[in-house]
Amino acid sequence: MTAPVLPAAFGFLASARTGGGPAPDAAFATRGDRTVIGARLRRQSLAATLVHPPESIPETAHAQDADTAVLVAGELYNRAELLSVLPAGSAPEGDAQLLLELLHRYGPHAFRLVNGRFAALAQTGDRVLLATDHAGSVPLYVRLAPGEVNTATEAKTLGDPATPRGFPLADARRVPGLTGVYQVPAGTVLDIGLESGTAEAHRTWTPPLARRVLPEREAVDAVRTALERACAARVPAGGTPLVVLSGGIDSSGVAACAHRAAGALDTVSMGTDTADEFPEARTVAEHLGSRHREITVPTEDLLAQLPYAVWASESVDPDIIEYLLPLVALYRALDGPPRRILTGYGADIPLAGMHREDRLPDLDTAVAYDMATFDGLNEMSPVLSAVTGHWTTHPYWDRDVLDLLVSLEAGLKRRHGRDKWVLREAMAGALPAETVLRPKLGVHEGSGTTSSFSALLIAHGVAEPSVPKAKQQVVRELFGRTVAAGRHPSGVSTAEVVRSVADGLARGAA
Ligand code: IOT
Ligand code: MG
Ligand code: MG
Repeated sequence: MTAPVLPAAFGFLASARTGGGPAPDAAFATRGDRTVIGARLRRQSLAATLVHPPESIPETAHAQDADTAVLVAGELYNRAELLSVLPAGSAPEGDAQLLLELLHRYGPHAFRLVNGRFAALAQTGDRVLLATDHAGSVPLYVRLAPGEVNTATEAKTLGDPATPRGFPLADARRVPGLTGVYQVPAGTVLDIGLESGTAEAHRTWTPPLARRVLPEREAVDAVRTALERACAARVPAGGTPLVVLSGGIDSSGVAACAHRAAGALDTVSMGTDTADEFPEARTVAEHLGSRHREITVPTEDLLAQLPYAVWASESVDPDIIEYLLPLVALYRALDGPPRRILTGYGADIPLAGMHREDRLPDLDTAVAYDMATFDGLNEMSPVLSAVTGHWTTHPYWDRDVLDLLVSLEAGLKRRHGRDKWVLREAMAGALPAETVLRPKLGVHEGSGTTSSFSALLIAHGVAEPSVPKAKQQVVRELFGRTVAAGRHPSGVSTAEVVRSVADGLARGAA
């Protein structure tokens, strides 16, 4: 199964109300055309702004009948499976219609069936359902008011100070600086009574806690099969996929599978004037025969784009921002028409790739910890690339791939002295030996992002031991300006924020 070149909609800002009223106006970071949608159901109405690929009509992102309406940003990957549980002869046109029919059959439990990268709003009777995919990979936010549920794929669009303060919401995370705005947890359907304003959270997915013991061959074959299926579901129908390639095992594995599924491949690597992984990526590009491009971003430009990384991800975690900044800079440098991009992002979480030591107890502790703490970091957010109109998708966080990788016993992840052993072995036949054996290098290291951000702070007088704290403060301040205050990142200066954080720390130390 392949995917359309782009999903029908990238994001939305929607208001479900007992009364009527115009669609709320939105300042998305996501680039695209906007379409306003309205619907009148028996007991409530919908007014929404969809942001979607240019020159398309986001018809299939919205579906309704007399008493139910569905809005979807993103896409589903197990469509054939989902279709098979609907009555014979049903032929839903697009993902929203498919979800609508599943809702009629299963109620809110419909979302437990879905493997996808999406955020959805469903209105039925006097209830409003807000649903995230298993990984919460398309962030979804909500603000409740009497008789009104406001929801959006970007928190900044809900920050209008003129509208009433929201009700508190016990089961969701607050967004710093945006009073009354909450993030819907990953793998959750938030079931809200529009009149009562009460909300109940139902989990639709949770990271596996058990570990499976498998013979080497079986584990390796299962990983290869799952990754190949996930990539095949993500390559564009009749088009060429683009893979963001570092030349590490994770993105090279995706590149090999995407190439196999699509029969053609484009690849792109980013580097800076201080560091790159160009030779390693080129080895893979040559092996697969991809049309390959290298993009060099000067370090000064890279750091100047910090406000864009925070604005797009809406993340306040400084480590995550260091992983995302080089990728945002890469996406922003990708000119030309909107592309469907596959990444190797996220493989290191279930496989403990960031964890550089040999002991298995610690490895599984790292997996359990990372799987329990990813929610809300927004590292998979489509907005990172949608700021220039591109759509990303992450095969390692496909629900089936992730379930499998998390659940493999630690000895299959670290084996024969190698990290991510099971993945390396799964890809051994499809990639050059030097790629399969290449040690892990994080994107924040390979691009020099971590070290140049540190150097910038030190140059402004921050003492070495205070660097982590300063990074945290810089990211918080950038979040305050670009998300909470809703300023466009072009008007926010990294240098100015770094200076003010450095001055503050110096005053505190004096
Ligand atoms: P890393 O695994 O190095 O990179 C993530 C993906 O970004 C790669 O698979 C590749 O698709 C893309 N990429 C990386 N470098 C380049 C480059 N130079 N040019 C083009 N594309 C590139 C951090 C990390 O090590 O990135 N991310 C981890 C885990 C994050 C931790 N999160 C958490 N604990 N919640 C990851 O698993 O991706
Ligand atoms: Mg990786
Ligand atoms: Mg890497």
